Amino acid sequence: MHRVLITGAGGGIGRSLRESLQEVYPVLRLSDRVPLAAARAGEEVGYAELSDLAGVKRIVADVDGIVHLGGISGENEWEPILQSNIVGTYNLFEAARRARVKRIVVATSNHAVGFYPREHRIDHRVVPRPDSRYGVSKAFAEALASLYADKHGIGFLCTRIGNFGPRPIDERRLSIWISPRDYTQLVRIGLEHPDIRYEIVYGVSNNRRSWYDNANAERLGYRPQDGSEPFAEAVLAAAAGRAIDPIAERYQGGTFCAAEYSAQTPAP
Ligand code: 15L
Repeated sequence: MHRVLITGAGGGIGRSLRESLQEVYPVLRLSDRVPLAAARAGEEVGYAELSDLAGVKRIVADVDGIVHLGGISGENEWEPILQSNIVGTYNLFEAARRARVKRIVVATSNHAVGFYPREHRIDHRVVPRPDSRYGVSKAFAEALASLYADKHGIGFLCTRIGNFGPRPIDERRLSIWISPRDYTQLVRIGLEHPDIRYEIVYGVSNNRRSWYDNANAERLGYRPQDGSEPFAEAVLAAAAGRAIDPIAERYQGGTFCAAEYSAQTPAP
């Protein structure tokens, strides 16, 4: 990997990877639709709206690998999800095919499978159960990646990210948290592993309360360094006495499942 593009480089994960991948690859190209900090040595800074194929082709030119973080990172109205996450991801993969990009790490999400109940332990082979329009857009990204892997030979690592941050912020996140250094490790596996065609892994640290069987990530060499348990006591103490929504509590996707919920009988 000589030149690696990060889309959505202005977001929380993008800013973190900008630091942790500095000097890992000779050139980091950073792109977003919002202004980014000026380029340092070994960096190129660009601008692209993902829904604009011409702009996307410009940022993808001459890159060897891509970390695709761009798009809307939570639930929203259909139109912005459609433009940024669905059309945008299509434009990115299509521009990558035309530019002969070898590898793409995709930030998908736990919300692609958020309607699995919490007592289910799920692995990378389960069918998607999106919990939101946002989750549907992430399931779409995984399906599109599968097409571009099988038909065009681009290698994809789809990382179903739980919750990225310096520490888990509530009880649900004790099960799905990922630390910045663990996510960096996963991204590097996605870009550098010699034998990736199409893989789904969970972007989570080594959490004792995890809902995921992340054997596929381990098979690829992932050895998470962090875990949520040391934070559990403080997180649970802070949550004590808070009102609980039964639908949010029942499913892995939490409040994404409860929002706009109108089913009479909860799905199994
Ligand atoms: C996500 O996919 C979002 O991007 C992030 O903002 C959080 O909501 C996270 O999931 C989560 O489930 O905590």
